[in-house]
Amino acid sequence: MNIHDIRAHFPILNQQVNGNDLVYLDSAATSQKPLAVIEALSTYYKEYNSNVHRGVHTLGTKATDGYEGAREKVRRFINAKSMQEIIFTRGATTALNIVAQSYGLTNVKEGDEIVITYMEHHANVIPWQQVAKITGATLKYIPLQEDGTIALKDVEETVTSNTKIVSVMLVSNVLGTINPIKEITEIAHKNGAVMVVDGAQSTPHMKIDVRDLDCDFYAFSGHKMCGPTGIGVLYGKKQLLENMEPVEFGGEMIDFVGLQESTWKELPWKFEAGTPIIAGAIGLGAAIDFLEDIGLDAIEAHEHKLAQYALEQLSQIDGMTIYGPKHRAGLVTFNIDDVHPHDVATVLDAEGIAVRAGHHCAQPLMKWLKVSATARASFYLYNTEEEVDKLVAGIKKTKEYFSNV
Ligand code: 7TS
Repeated sequence: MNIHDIRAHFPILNQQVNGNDLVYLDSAATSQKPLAVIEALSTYYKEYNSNVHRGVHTLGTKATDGYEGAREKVRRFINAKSMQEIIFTRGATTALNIVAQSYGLTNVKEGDEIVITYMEHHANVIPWQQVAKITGATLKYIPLQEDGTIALKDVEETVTSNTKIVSVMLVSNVLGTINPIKEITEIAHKNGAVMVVDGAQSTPHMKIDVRDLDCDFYAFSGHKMCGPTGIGVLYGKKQLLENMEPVEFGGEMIDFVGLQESTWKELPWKFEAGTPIIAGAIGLGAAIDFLEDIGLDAIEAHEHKLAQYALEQLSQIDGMTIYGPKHRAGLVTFNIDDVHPHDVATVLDAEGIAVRAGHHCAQPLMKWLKVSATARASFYLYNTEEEVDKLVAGIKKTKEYFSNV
């Protein structure tokens, strides 16, 4: 599919913002949705909306097939061994919190260590801070190299035999760094720790194989990969999930309920209390079909090209600071002169260009970068080189504007 055909799947892109064609460069925050996903949601609500796993009526069976069918699509998409290892959650944040509260609180004790990195999103920082606070464990940070990458020698030095959990993002939402997760997993396992991967920024953009990574848990969100908001996934190795307690209790997750004691359903349902995110899962299934149709390798190559082009163009502008390594995923985070990134984003918005400004939910990383905020342009399968040119022109205009005030 060429880029024009791809863009035709995204009706939202075909509009003007502030009198200019919309240039959407904020897909790392949330991606736009193709018609196939919008229609899957609408068809579910129009034609077979019904609760799952309960009734024997026809609509209920169709909804259950749609919901469980989506689980199988996710399993195949990340190459998990079994559907029992795929738990639907509200997003990456919820998935990481489940691991922290269920696995973390039972398996970590005083004196143990939890290891993360300076580049983690708050969703992969705060759940571990909480576990450390409650258990008396220590939260340790793997330092970063000057260019925003992780050196394996630093992982070796930080992870010890006291480490129970290592939790690292595969792709940074700020630096674009692609972390050597397979190697970090090996180091974690060598020390007897479990490996948790925050896949929020990798799953939408590259082929993921959880069995090849050999990680123990893997979390991601549907809304960053063309799916709806409110749906995400926690993958966990079956043998670990089987020994973990649910963190939410109620309907749908029980086998038998007595007056004082109850028993849980088998995996994955014991972790899915209450009416599940039926429409969200069906929408995520449609998003996976869409991404697979185009091909994850093609998507990754397209974004890589855009990021390299953007780096090349942006680095030619005087006063630009660009954060992160040269080899990176499809995003560029920057500051220009001493213009506040919110001002950069505001001027760009007047040109119809949507970028993000702020700390990107990564305050430990901002501290490491010694800035309070940055601007970020992030790319996806529907972005073009022409849009990068507009970004570059918009930034030049911002620079000019602020040099005159
Ligand atoms: N982990 C990473 C690496 C992320 O980038 C995000 C969201 C999350 C976890 C949390 O995902 P959620 O869907 O549960 O909210 N990142 C961003 C961002 O970079 N800008 O807005 C949200």
